[in-house]
Amino acid sequence: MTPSKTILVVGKTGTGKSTICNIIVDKDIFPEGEYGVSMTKESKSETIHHNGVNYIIKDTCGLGDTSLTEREVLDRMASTFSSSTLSSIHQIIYVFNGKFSQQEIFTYKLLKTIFGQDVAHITTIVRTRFPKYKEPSQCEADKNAMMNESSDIREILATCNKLIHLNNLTADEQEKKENRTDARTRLLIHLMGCNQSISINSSLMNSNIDKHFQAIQDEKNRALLREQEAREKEIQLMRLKEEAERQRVILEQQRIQQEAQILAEKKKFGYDVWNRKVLLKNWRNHYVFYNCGSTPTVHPQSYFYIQELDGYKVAIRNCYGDYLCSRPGGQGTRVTTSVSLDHGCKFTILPTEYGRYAVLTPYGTYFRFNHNLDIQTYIDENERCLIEIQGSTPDFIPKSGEIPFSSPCKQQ
Ligand SMILES: Nc1nc2c(ncn2[C@@H]2O[C@H](COP(=O)(O)OP(=O)(O)O)[C@@H](O)[C@H]2O)c(=O)[nH]1
Ligand SMILES: [Mg+2]
Repeated sequence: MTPSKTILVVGKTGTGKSTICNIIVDKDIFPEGEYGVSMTKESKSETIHHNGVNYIIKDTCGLGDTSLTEREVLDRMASTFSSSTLSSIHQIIYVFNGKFSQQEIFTYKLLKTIFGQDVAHITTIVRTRFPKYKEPSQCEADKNAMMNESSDIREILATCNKLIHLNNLTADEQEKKENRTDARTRLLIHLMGCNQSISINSSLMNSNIDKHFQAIQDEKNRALLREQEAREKEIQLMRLKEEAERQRVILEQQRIQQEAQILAEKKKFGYDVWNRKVLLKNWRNHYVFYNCGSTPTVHPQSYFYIQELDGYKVAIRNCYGDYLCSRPGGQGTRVTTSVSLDHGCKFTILPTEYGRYAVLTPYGTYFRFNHNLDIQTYIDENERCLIEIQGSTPDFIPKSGEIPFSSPCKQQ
């Protein structure tokens, strides 16, 4: 029986596949198209006998054909093989011209997907439209240039069977078509030496093609899912930001309302002593002295500072910056001073109908001046509890231990 070799010619549309088939079979039976126009819609075969071998040349419709989907192209390629019996492919001629582009790399890699991992060593890459194809140095230089272009191309060229350069001019371009004759010789010599093969049938190819498209679909689905997740995250983030902003606005409004309410109440109570240096005058018209005693005349040490705390609460600081401080115990409890602001230092100043103020301690008792004119606290508000506050300037905030006035007390 005459041995046979199946040669599959693949590549993008318009690269010269049908031309190569015509050249090998030495007939004009594969329709050649104008550049870029696909003339081969169905895969077509022709067998020739050469040097004791039958060569079955299979032309295929171009990958990247504009009128067929990639799926259709691959399905048609699969349909050229029988579905049950395994056929051998001895060589795949991958045709390209011009640049080995990214799309070309993708198309070339498709062969592995369809025919299996071993396809590279039975693949011959043919570069057509290469005018200087007869000059080995030019072909070598072109190969090197391609190798340097990318690691993908380098790997493709390193693992394929061979790279052949050709320039298959038409009769219009070259009357006697010597280039084509020359190409036939080169191709047949090359094919004669190609003795390895892979086995394939259409079911196997179809299953590989299915897997390929399934993988593409899976990746698309994953990308869609990622996109959707990213979108959802973005929406969630936006909602969180909106909620945070809403909360901020609410809190800000509450703060403004609270401030307005406090201010309104302060106005209602006639408080005008906040954050001011003041003189505190007791029921005997004595000025309260820094150590909580009292003096009949104004003295630098009788100045106090009313410091606003939160809400209506104030701290009262003497000229040394120390806080007046009440201690729990109610009736008869003396007021002292404290260097730190603790609970007992937080007073509420209440205006009364006499134009004086009552100072309420955090323990619910009032400042009251006893007959020694010391400050005590007492549970009832009465005349001795009323203090006149003479406002001064809001100009200083004494720190503990600091003497804010130029006065004899500086020397103390
Ligand atoms: N100048 C030149 N023209 C070529 C070459 N190979 C093919 N052609 C022309 O390019 C056009 C497309 O070729 P064809 O074989 O139909 O491409 P296919 O779509 O890959 O089958 C035809 O007009 C061919 O004559 C080549 O190496 N050099
Ligand atoms: Mg064609």
